[in-house]
Amino acid sequence: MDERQMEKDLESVLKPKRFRHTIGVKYTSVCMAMRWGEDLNKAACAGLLHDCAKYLSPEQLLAFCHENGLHVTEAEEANPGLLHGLVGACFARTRYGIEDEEILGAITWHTTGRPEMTLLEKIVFTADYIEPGRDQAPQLDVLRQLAFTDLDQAVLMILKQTLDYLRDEGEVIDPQTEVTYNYYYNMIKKEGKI
Ligand code: DGI
Ligand code: FE
Ligand code: FE
Repeated sequence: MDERQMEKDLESVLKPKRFRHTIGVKYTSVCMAMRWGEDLNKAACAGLLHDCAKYLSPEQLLAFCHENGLHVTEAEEANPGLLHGLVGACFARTRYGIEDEEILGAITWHTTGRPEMTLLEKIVFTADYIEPGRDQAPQLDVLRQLAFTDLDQAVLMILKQTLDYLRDEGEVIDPQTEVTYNYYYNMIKKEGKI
């Protein structure tokens, strides 16, 4: 499927607000790819498809994983919304014909991140949080600059804000989010930047 067809399909399955967010993540990913030297087409595609499974209910996400033999962790079982990245990567492969493992990885890991993310994974993870339509997170102006000056610091700041928010709300924290935070915290500390 070409990019235009993908956009049309996404517009038909996603709610209008989610579709606008998707377009925001696509363009933000492309801008960041220009800055950091990533392939622009891969960034556009990963940004566009990152939330392609977001229209499924928690029950549908779980059912899809069980039916297709996808491993579901305890945290995902407790909060199936976390599965929209994993299921989205499956949709990207089967429905949108994406075979590029880097793009599929960026979709898979866009919510929790993971240690040693690829450049494309860090771009989509960050673009998802800073795209122009977002307005909830604290210090978005600082974060938006950081995304173009120090990508690892931006990733760390997003993880910190996410963990603080989840703790405040009393939500289940996916150990994957904590593992990612600890990895980037230690990496940046080692570099003497904390
Ligand atoms: O899909 P989006 O809304 O665009 O963004 P996303 O894929 O980053 O999902 C955001 C939600 O995911 C947000 O409400 C925080 C939540 N989230 C991220 N890490 C964790 C988490 N939720 C839980 N319960 N546990 C986590 O570790
Ligand atoms: Fe998402
Ligand atoms: Fe998103």
